[in-house]
Amino acid sequence: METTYVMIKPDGVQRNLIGEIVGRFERKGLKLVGMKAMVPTEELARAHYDVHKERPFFPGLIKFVTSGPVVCMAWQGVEAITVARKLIGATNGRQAEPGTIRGDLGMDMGFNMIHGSDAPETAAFELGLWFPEGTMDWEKTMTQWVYE
Ligand code: IDP
Ligand code: MG
Repeated sequence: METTYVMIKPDGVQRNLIGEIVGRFERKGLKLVGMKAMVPTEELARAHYDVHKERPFFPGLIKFVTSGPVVCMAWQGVEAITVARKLIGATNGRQAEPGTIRGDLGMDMGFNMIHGSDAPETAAFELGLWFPEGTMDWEKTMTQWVYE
């Protein structure tokens, strides 16, 4: 079992896509173990995107991600990190495959609606950053019909 950090960015919230996006993770069979909304502080946004701090798009990215509410989520499942990245699709919406969130709903590189952890180490780091209070431990009864 893995837990991954997924976040609907301000463009997804502004475009009324929260329900559409959350529904895809639910229908896939992942288990929600954390969810909250907030306007991120600059400190949190900078820590989250620290790997990109030298990139030319970094200042714009921080301004964008702190511009309004984001929906922070933790989703759990077998290979949840890879599964979530596949649901999300390629970074640029114009190149992302149809069927993916970015491929179906987006047209841009920066405004791509959603973040998902890319590896176990980044998932652990990001979950600790956005959910310092921890995540929920609960039994989802439907799970018995998700995995054989
Ligand atoms: P990812 O979100 O698919 O993992 P990363 O390369 O990790 O993509 O980039 C993090 C975020 O930074 C992207 O989701 C996107 O919002 C933004 N970003 C990445 N590259 C560019 C760019 O060239 N221009 C503007 N924004 C970018
Ligand atoms: Mg990334």
